[in-house]
Amino acid sequence: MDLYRPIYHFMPERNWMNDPNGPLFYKGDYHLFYQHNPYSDQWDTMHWGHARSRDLIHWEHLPVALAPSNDRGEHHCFSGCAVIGDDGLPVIFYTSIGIGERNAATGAEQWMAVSHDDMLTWEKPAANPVMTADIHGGMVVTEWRDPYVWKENGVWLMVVGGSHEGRGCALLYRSDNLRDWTFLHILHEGAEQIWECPNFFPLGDKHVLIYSPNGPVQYSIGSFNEDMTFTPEQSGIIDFSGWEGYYAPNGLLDDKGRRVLWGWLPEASRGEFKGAAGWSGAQSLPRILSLDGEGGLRMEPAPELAVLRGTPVSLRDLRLSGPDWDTGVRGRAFEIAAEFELLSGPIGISVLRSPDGQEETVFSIDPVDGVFTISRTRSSLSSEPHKTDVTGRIDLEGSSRVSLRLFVDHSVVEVFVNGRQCITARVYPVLESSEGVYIGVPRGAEALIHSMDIWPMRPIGQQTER
Ligand code: DQQ
Repeated sequence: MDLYRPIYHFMPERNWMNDPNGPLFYKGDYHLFYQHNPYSDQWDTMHWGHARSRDLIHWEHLPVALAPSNDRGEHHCFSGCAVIGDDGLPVIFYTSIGIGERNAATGAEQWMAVSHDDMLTWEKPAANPVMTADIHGGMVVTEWRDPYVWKENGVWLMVVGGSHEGRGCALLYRSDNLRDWTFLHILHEGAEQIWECPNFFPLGDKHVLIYSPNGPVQYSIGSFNEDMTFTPEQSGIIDFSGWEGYYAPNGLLDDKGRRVLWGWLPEASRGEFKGAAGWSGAQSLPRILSLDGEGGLRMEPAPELAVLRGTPVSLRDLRLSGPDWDTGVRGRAFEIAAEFELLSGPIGISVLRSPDGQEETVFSIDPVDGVFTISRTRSSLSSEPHKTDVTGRIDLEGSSRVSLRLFVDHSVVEVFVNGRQCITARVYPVLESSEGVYIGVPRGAEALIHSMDIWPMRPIGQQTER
């Protein structure tokens, strides 16, 4: 039994995976590509793995879509996007990293690949590279990678992540035919040294920019003006975990008009721990993005996930006034949906807990300090995995009511609070008996659980029926 391999988060059948790449809804299927080393569970030369799904939940694994073309001096196919071109053919844009001399000459290049067989195989046209860094004229851009392409008002646009004068940025380009590109300007920049994997898309009457600055993934919401500048109005954090749990998200627009986002759940937290092997990296649950009434971002787990739920344990109207209330649930793959009121002080939900409490991972919300935390101090008896707290600021907007969705999937703990704030962490408990689910408040504090449903979650396995 693999204690750590997630069963309802998307993963390749084996070996290494990192960033989600080129998510695209095409002819009735969700397509998801991903950074992949097909040969081992460690990061090495990057390929694009590929899978498709009819229902957003169950996936069919497809052949590797992109492999480095060594004969063209290519060493890695780094992250990127996929779009349907004006001729109806799917096109991938990605960052091509060269071997030795090629890399020394031009650095990272942006390449394209086209599919003539409904995305099963991909051809890299002779016209590559589509862009080299000299497209910026005299401006020096480093760490230039991860193209994201979309069409707006009849014009093809692209953002690419990079660093300019020590500041992370998203750079903007335009094209009329997807082949010839012109650099426009820096769309947005920040104090972080790099911005990776930018996404920029319309949402409601606003535009949203998402980027991964080598730490917790950020967003800005604002206006995309007629002169193609961006005026940010609000900003926030997609997920507070960064390298400990969630990085480099990428999204698509589906046939229901929904913006669906996946993020890579890295295994940096494994540290030197060798108990999990043969695979590395999972994708987050698909998150649906929308705007709330005040121009802020909502993030909710896709409703389709409900097909995975088994028979729940349901609690109603429970007044909690002490620690360690045993829900009776035991498991490593479940969802908790709860509505509660924090009458005074914090609340904690302990999962993956051994009978003697030696191992446990505790998610808590402290309304007084305005923080939520996944505490991993006792998450594993092994000294090797990371055990730092993963924590973030939480804004309950003056209300004591909380609506929580908490997903545990073996080594994944992924949490949504009030459909607005997310936090994810990886944990590696070593005891087979670490399966308990307890809730509690510190002595002297009080919380009212209006409802709490805990469903065992079924594995997503492989989609076979089409
Ligand atoms: N991972 C890719 C890069 C990207 C980084 C390489 C983010 O394209 O910038 O595997 O995790």
